[in-house]
Amino acid sequence: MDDVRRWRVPGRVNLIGEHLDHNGGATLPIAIDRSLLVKARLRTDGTVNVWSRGERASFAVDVAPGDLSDWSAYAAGVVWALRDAGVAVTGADLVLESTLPVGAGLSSSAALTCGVALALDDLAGASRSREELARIAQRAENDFVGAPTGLMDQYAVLFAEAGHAVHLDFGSDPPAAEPVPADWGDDGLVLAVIDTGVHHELAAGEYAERRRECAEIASELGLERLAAIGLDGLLSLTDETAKARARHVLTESTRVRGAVTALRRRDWTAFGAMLTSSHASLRDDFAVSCEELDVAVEAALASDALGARMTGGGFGGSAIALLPPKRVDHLRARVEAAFAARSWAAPDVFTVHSSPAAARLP
Ligand code: GAF
Repeated sequence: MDDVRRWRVPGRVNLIGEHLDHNGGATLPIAIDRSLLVKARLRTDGTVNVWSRGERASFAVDVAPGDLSDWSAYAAGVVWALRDAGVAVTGADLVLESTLPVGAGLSSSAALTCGVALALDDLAGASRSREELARIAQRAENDFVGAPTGLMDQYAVLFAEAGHAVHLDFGSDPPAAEPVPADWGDDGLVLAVIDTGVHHELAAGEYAERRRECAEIASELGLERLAAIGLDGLLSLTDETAKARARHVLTESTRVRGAVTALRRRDWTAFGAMLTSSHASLRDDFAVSCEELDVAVEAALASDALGARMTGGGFGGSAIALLPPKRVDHLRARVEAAFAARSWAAPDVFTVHSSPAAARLP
């Protein structure tokens, strides 16, 4: 392609702080070295063509919510949200090449929406801020695709730094983003991802249902955001399910603070313990894990992981584990055997490294 601009857009692993973005709490993701490459060329005929994974989609720039429901809705949603925000999108050819598994809880959709937003903003010469582009990418998912996600993934993709996690505090608007060193590699540890192969669909009901439950509990307690809950509020809840959901939000917020301290002190034992108790909370109180994720976490802990947990929205996707590199093969063998014993397809196990935010390539 002539006059082609290229963007590298990472996926993300959330280290801890799950389901807190939509509750106005803090999260701690890293961008990872599995990424999406977006190649973009300007068109002026009002057509957008997108090539991805051997398929091609085409739509007009005046596409509207409801027009598309396949994978191309993510790109079309960005076109719609950008134009709605006043960016003059006149058309484009977009080629997407990815090393990020789709639906694995590693933010392949935020990589796509943020990458397309960066590319189209650049082609239009609009120079919108990353904060604005994060919200445009979120709008594409929320209002065009119909997946009611929070803002963590877009912020991770657009604001992360190599060698760091980004502490995102959604208690303020705009969210506060602060880098926190994440250098377990210097102490002989790696972060492994176990993609269970159970591919979730955020547009499906469970994620929305958790959001709704949390919003209802917050309103019952007279709170603007559930992450502001204290012990008194928790104890005042009488419904056991509501109490469990709120307990996750309260204890996970405490764990995020603990994890930040542990990262700064390079206290991997404490950090690992917080990962594992986060998983227990997501499994038992927030009820967003699944058998495959639980088995993956057990296999990791039995492979000398200092900690392990599901990452992302849940109901499938990936687990993460912090462990010595020489134990990764053991983990792979153990989790493959555990999956095979249950007649589940083999999971994919690989290591990831914290990486820079999305950037235009020279
Ligand atoms: C998904 C959502 F997209 C995020 O906004 C966040 O809520 C996450 O699930 C759970 O922490 O990735």
